[in-house]
Amino acid sequence: MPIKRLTADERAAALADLPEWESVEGKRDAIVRHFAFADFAEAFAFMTHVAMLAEKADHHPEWSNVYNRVDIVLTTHDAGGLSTRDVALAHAIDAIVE
Ligand code: HBI
Repeated sequence: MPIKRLTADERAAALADLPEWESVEGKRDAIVRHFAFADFAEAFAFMTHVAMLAEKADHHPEWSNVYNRVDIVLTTHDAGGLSTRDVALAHAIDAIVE
């Protein structure tokens, strides 16, 4: 069953529940959240936790790490934009740091 891209209304509703995430500027249909941790070890521990969630969900982030900072972009390549998988993973990631 191919994964469907969210409609504009679905997307707006989903983002209303994800206040820490913002739309990626420009053409991409994706969301981004920026994290800052105490140090690299904390940042990498967080990334390890996210990696396990991603593997379990078979849905993977686009991310970067510079020392204590981690930037995570979520979009569904198979759908060409934001899908329910991105929303679910964003909530799961938020739960790690909440
Ligand atoms: N992760 N973000 C993202 N988007 C995808 O389409 C995707 C993925 N992880 C694995 C995955 N698709 C597999 O289902 C294969 O399509 C690669």
